[in-house]
Amino acid sequence: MIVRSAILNVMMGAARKAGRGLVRDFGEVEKLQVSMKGTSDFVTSADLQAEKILRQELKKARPGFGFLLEEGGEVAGDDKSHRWIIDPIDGTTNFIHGIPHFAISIGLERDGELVAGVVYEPISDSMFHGEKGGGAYLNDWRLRVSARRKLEDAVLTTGIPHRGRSGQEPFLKELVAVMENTAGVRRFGSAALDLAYVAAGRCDGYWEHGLKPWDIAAGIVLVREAGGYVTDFDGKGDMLANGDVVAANDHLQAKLVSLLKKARG
Ligand code: LIP
Repeated sequence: MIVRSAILNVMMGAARKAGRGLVRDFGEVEKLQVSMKGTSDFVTSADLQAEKILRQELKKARPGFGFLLEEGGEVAGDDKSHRWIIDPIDGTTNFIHGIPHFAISIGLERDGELVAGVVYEPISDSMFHGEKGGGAYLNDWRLRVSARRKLEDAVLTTGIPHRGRSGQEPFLKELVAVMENTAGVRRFGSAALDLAYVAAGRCDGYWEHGLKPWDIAAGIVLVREAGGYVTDFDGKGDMLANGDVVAANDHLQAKLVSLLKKARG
């Protein structure tokens, strides 16, 4: 039996509670009031409601912790060491289009270091969770990144920059290089789940530019705890600051970084 820490139980409980609302709202997705927030970036009433529940639940359990919220922004807490990093729906475009691939993402930072993560897919009730030093799990299953050693055998996921995003031309160069050198590329539409899938060994690697901390904080913990590596495009650890992510197992990560760098020029 897995013994989970109190903090992970709090995170999982909050995700489950917010997830119940999302499942209900997803069932009525056509009736949701959708408003535009910037270019191609939608906020739904479900998104706001889920964030409210997450905030309430986490605050009840750890009143002093600060927050970085996709919708609510930065909320300082009395405890300056701890910060929740939250995306109430990662994969909003999927959600709005009735595609059942989206997740709640909760990361926990302690003194600037990511120490715990939960990525919860409410439709399939899949709870990806991990804590520094404690491993990563999908429900009760211990996760391990894939063991593939060659890029030519690897299946990768990515995010395609859409309308309103920069970097479309350089991305195409990267994509061509990856297409020429791997077994295939997938675009699922949720960065948090892309990272969780790398942690689960379902995909061998993942790369994307221009992400926000709430898209990736929890997933980074999962990949690391499943034995994988996550860096930015310089092979450094500044992913939360620059929004660039390359994740893979230990055989492929450096190869992928170098392939992408070369392709971009
Ligand atoms: C989305 C991601 C998606 C990525 C988009 C976007 P949102 O997050 O997870 O995979 O490609 O750029 O950031 O907006 O659904 O929380």
